[in-house]
Amino acid sequence: MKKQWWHDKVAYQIYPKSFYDSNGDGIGDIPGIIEKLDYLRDLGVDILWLSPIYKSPLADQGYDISDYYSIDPRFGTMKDMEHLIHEAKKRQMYILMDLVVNHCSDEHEWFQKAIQDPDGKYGNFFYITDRKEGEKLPCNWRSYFGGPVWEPLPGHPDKQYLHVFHKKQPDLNWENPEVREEVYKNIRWWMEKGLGGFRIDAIINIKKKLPFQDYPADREDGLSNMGNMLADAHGIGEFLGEMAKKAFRPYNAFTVGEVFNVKDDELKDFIGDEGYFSSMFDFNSHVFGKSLDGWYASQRYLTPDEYKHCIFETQKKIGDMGMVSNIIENHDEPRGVCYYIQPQDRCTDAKKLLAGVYFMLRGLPFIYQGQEIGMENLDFHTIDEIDDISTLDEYKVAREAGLSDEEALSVASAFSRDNARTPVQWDDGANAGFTTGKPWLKVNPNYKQINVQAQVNDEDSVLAFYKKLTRLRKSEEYKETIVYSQLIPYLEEEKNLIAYFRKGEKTLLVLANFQKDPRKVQLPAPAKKVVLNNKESVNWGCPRDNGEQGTFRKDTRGMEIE
Ligand code: TEU
Ligand code: CA
Repeated sequence: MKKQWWHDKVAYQIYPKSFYDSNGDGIGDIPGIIEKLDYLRDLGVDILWLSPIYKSPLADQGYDISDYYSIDPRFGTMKDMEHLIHEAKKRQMYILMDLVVNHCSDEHEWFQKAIQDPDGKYGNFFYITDRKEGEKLPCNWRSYFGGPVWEPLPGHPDKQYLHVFHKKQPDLNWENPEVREEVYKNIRWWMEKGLGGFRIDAIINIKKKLPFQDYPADREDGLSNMGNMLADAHGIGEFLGEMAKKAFRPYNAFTVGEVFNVKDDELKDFIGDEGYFSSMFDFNSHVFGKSLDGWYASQRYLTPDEYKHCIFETQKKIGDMGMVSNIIENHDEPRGVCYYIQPQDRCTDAKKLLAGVYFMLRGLPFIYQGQEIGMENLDFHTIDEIDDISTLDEYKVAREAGLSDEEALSVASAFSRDNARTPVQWDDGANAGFTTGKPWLKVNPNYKQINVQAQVNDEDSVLAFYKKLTRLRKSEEYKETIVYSQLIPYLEEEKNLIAYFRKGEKTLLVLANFQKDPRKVQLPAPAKKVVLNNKESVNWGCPRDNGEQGTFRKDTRGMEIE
């Protein structure tokens, strides 16, 4: 594997709408991010990925872009953006924008022109087909947000367009070279502004199996999960290779793909030395346990052994062929501490344990905003507290399937994307210090206990532990080992234990005990030094923050082995 400038970095995802509001309108903004740069630098973060801030109707919170060349006024101005890039550079930090090019907004000029003249140039920017009332749809794919992927074209009852996400997100026709050139032009334009690169949204969807065809239905609605079509669609590499060559490589951009459903034999094409992207997220443990038969059929907590299985599987697959990007949560997933740790165990030490396990994996660690202080899911009391377009769809589906209001709210909210989108908890003042106005989404009432201010001077806090992890990753002593060395599982069959070696210039052993009782673990050689410990000043058998006894000991140690 060739060495790259970003390999030893730490990355952080900002969801701007919920990060920090500088002007009291209840919406986080770019000046708010600039104000917090020193905080992020101190945390040890080098790369900042910003979820979309382009001009957008915000139907899907900016993942529906109406102008790729401007900033939405709710987030700030182009000057603010340039200022942010400049201020980040001063601190040796890099900014990544979100590249959302599987689709644009239905309010984008291209789509508006397509509506005016479906047979003209812009009609061919989208997938538009003829439609007859009562006639079968061109294919039975189910949109990610529910319902068929086809929608009548506004003003043209005899035409319909394809959207694999919401109907306000028409899919761009990547088969059209003019579309691709527009995308590359936009990437280069942003790179010229001094970006570090891009996170690439939903990219696996750009290649459709054509001509349109049905796949076996997997639910009573007669529709077929998008995964079935994607498994059958070949040739995405032509688009991605072209994009890398024409837009990313000339700038040595760092790119991280949101890549689901990649075929094993194509991994190398994606993130090998000459790959389409620099890196891609490891979603193995997020996909695990989610049923294709219905989003609410099987979502649940992951046990430590299932989590171990997922991370080790990815590590084995990748080896030293490339670098994955490791996460425990993002803006589409529940909070990691609520997905991997059962409620009765969710204390500060458990949060640190999880942090240690994922941060020491081989790959680039991404921290999602608020994760560094152990932010948790929100208890939603009514459906009105939810804003997310996809949760609202899921709620509707659950109601239609006969669930009561209460049941539907409970299933839809448990894994709602809004869990991770509540405002960042900066202090214990009004609105958790996020805004002086009315926050656009409810603040988690636990902000009195969980907030940055309470942790920033506390050596035992989750925040302090994340700082230790970033410092360790950058330390002269262990850097090479943590960044580049292979991961070798240890005592893989032992229940409720996640243990692995990193063997490079040094040999590190990570031991995480997820069981209630203390356990003895055979060391392969005497430990030279404990370099990391999540329980520095806490006694063994940590109780939950509310005093109840948990079901595991939450003990992680990282040590150097002779
Ligand atoms: O998500 C892509 C994606 O595949 C989602 O359907 C994901 O599986 C789901 O949200 C998990 O709950 C990206 C963005 O991250 C997401 O926020 C956008 O809504 C989506 O693309 C459309 O742009
Ligand atoms: Ca604002």
